[in-house]
Amino acid sequence: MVKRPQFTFDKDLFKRSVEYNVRTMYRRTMKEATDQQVFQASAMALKDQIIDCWMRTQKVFDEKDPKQVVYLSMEFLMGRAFGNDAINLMAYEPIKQALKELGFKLNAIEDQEPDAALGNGGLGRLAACFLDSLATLNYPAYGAGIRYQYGMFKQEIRDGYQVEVPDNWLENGNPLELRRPEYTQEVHFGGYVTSYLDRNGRTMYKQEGYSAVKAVPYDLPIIGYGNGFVDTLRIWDAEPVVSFKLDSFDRGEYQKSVEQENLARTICNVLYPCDDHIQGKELRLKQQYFFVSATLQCAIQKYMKTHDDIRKLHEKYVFQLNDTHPTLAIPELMRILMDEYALTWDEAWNVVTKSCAYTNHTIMAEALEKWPIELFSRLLPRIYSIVEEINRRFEREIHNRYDNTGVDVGHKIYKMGIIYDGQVRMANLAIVAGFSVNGVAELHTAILMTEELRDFYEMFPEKFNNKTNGITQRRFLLHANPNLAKWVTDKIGDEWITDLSHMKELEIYADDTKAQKEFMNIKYKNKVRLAKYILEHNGIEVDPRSIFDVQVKRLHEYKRQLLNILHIMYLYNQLKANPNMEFKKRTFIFGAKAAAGYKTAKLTIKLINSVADVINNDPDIDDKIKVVFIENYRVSNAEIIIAAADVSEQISTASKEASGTGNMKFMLNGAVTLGTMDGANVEIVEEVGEENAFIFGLSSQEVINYENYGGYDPKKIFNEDQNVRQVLVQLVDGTYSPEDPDLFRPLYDSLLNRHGTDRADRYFILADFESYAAAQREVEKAYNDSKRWAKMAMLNVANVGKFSSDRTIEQYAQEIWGLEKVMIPARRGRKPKKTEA
Ligand code: 26Q
Repeated sequence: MVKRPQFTFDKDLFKRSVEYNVRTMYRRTMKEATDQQVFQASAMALKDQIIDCWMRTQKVFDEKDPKQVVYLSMEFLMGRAFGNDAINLMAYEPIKQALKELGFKLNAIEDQEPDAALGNGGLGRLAACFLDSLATLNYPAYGAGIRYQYGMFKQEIRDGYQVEVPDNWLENGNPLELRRPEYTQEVHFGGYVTSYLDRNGRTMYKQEGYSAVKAVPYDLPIIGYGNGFVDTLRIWDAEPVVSFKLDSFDRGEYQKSVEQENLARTICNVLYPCDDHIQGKELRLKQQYFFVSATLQCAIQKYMKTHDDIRKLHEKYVFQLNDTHPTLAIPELMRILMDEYALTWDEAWNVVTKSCAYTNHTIMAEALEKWPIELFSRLLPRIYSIVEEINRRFEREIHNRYDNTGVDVGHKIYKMGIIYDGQVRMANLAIVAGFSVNGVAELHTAILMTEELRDFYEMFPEKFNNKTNGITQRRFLLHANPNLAKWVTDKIGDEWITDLSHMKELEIYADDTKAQKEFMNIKYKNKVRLAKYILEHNGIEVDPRSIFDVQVKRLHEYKRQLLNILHIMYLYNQLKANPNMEFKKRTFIFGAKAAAGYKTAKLTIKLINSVADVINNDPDIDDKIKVVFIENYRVSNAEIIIAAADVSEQISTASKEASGTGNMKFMLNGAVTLGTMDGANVEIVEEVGEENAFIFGLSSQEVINYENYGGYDPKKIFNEDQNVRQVLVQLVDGTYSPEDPDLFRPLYDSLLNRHGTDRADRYFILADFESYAAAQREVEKAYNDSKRWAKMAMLNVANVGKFSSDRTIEQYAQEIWGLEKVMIPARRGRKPKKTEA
């Protein structure tokens, strides 16, 4: 079955529209227009053509009244929209042609668009992939988030150090967004709770003396692939409620209006750029409540326009919480139902517990979100009183279940209480009130059930389920790697674009010499493209015939970029000592942002750059190793980097990476995984076969055992393994920092000396070093056998089917959300021109 566009793209109309836009927006002819102006004009022209489908989709929703999912997320890491929208409209080639006829290059025009970097990393990008799949699979959905003025910071590398630069992504406006002031909501902070008796003598509560802020939504179209279906990402901006009153002499009122102005100015100012340890920042909690409250109010208003019984809200809406960040949806929904619609507690609880579901993305204890009661109750007094009541009832449930059973009830409350030790624990709230709790890879879910959330699993086993993550092949193959996409389509047809399991049909080519050559030639071209990017951005010349060994992801100790660079230092030592040893030329490529306050992570970036400086400039090793740190890793350059990779570094400490999604993007592009048995790597190996991946290191169970019974001694390895000892000593003897030999001592110390309550080498880098080095030797051996390598790489592509976010979304839709697909009838009333037939 070949997908037909329900929506026919009109190239001539597009061309006329671009010319017209350039003229009216900039008073210029096409000849005089800059690339940026042509981008703006083209995006506007594209939007005109999107609007039609968008309106028709929404109209069908109004007619059919289907159940919808609202995906609540603090982050949507969308990247660039223009090229992707063109792809999903099946209009990429005609647009390319149209722009060419107008004298412009589509690639250059695409480069004019800033990334919408409204996210940190995996969790935010997952949300973006999910929206793409939801629309492609015809599921009615809303993404709901925040329109941050400044997204993820831009990273500059100065003198080897990361410097954070503000990301003013809205500087030139956003041509693809739509402001929707008619859906404005008001959100209330602070003040106090009062009670009154309603007509029936029931005690009712309300918040008074609060500061208010207006929430104004902006909608972005989410275009399904070739199906004329358009969902919506709604991001909220804050505006002041009343403009500043100059004539206000009342001191209290004056104070309030200043406060409200400030609140509106600050709430959506910036994305928090940390994804590790959670500090209880007041503004972050405000952001969370702001977008959750606006979204729920808006959903309920819409629901009540066409329904009369709010008690059945859950039949039409399901709210998916992307980690605990939007967990306030639970008490906020309780508040609206009880305080504004006069439902009883039990009636409201029934709706909430049938409409909210929670996804967990982390196993690291320090990343579990908690808020001090003092802050929480001051900012959200009514919400806090509801959480208190949820907690009171839940503790009663624990007693009912465990009293007189011999189980230590105090311990159960210590583990599962929602309010405990002066803090509100968001995950516990989400688990108690949600009807579904899911992990993001099989191993991750299993660890949640047996370790981290074990007591909850014992109480509510029916809530727990796994949804292994996925990625969209539209962006990460069709757009990112057009040559490979075309090759695949030539071989097996284009159904893989909407059903990635078809990739399996490539297996018959794995041993075919001609196909192998074609395949490796495409990889080579992609390496040339990346080499050009590196030369332009880093001024470093790399050889596209070398092995491209890539680790791109957020910088975290548990992701172990340090293991990678220590191994490079070791290889360099080997080469220096034996200049004539067998050695396949390697290019090691890193890309990573570190949270601004994460010292160890930032120092690791400096180390990578210092090692790069020394090795890249050492004539003794004859360019056999190059190390490149790519500045400002983000969605748009990820597409170029991943398409060019031979080796995919997925080397987290086993048990620490919930899933990983980069691993899947590399696999899709024919890179071979070098990794630990962690997160979704486990399932990748299951699909591709262990002979087509390089696996090393401790198992998750071994790591967990070490952690639970405290028995790992990195000093022993330091003392016994001369190679390890040598590289560690080089961290502190000035080899890579002659001007300041102590520069890297904190890294050295983290590996060998316990600090505070932390054990030495918490992430088992030394424990895994030898096994990693051995796996790297296997990589070299395999690469030297070019037929073997081509086969491995092709088998990775052939077995990637499971890792499409289309599969993930089908599982969410069927197993959690209970959604039905909605078809958009093909447009009537306009006969296709003969040329379109
Ligand atoms: C929370 C409170 C305050 C400030 C920041 C945060 C915060 C922000 C982002 C906490 C965590 C995150 C992001 C976490 C994340 O990206 N996790 C990754 O999720 C991916 C998608 O499921 C997985 O593939 C990765 O394994 C996981 O690390």
